[in-house]
Amino acid sequence: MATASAWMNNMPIRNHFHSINKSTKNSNLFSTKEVEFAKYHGLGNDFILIDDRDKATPSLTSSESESLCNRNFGIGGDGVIFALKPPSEEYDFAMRIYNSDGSEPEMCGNGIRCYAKFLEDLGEGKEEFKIHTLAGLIIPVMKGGDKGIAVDMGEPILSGPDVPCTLDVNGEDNSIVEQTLTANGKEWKVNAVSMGNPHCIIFVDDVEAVDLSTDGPALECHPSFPAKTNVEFVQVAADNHLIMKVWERGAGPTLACGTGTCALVVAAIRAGKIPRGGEVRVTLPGGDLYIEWREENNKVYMTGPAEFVFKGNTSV
Ligand code: ZDR
Repeated sequence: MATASAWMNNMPIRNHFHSINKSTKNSNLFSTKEVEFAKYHGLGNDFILIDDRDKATPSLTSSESESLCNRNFGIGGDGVIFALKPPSEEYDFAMRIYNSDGSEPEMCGNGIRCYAKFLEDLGEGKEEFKIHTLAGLIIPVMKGGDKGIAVDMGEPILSGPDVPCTLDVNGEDNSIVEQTLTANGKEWKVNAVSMGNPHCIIFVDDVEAVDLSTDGPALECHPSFPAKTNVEFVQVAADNHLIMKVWERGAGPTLACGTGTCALVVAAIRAGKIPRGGEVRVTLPGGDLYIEWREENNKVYMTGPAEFVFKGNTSV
């Protein structure tokens, strides 16, 4: 049975509502740590959201979060996201996230849209939220109705060493553009961009031909990316339309990746694959995101959906 509470009562209830009350594989029989959660997804990139607005740090450890993300023994998710107290008055809230393997990324683009929807469903009635993340200030704006959530994702980090990537820099601003790297016995042309978290972007003729399950992990863990990396394979369909497949650091193949989508649009412009100006549609396995790298302030804007799936309680 779901535990009643103020925030849960405020949650939208849909046909696919489920109530979950179970122990996950790694919990011991005497564990009493109750966890109240809500599940959301952004284009199939799915997250377990925890209301820790009265806390400065997450109420779950990374290994507890990993257990909850297990798709067979837990709730299932690509990550666990915590809504926390802001560190100072400049912010409305803070966000922390654990990947499904328990590692902690700096930022999550689809996750922050889910986070904003979660805040709205908790009754935090604001049009925009100033969120503190480990990648700095991120501002999701609720567009209303079917228009989704637009997120000011800040400026991309182009300097290779700052991504971090140790390949020789070969582009403007110390960037790494179409640089050669060998992984999984193949030679690749890689582009390194950070949106607070690292991304390795590779342009291919046909995303369907990519062997994601072996090329993905070989690139994720390549020593040229000392903090590991998210990996995006990208096909150029038109000047304003890209198609991508992603292998996420710490999560494997996912249906969508917000920060990755921002990073690959920046990389496509920098590598001369598409012109700069206006919104670019990016088709991911889970649907479309719209990205603009605005010239006037160098910031990247991402627009896309976030959906409530179900809520419940469990124990770890
Ligand atoms: C890619 C991601 N899901 C998003 O939408 O931006 C972020 C998750 C974090 C990612 N796996 C990382 O940087 O470790």
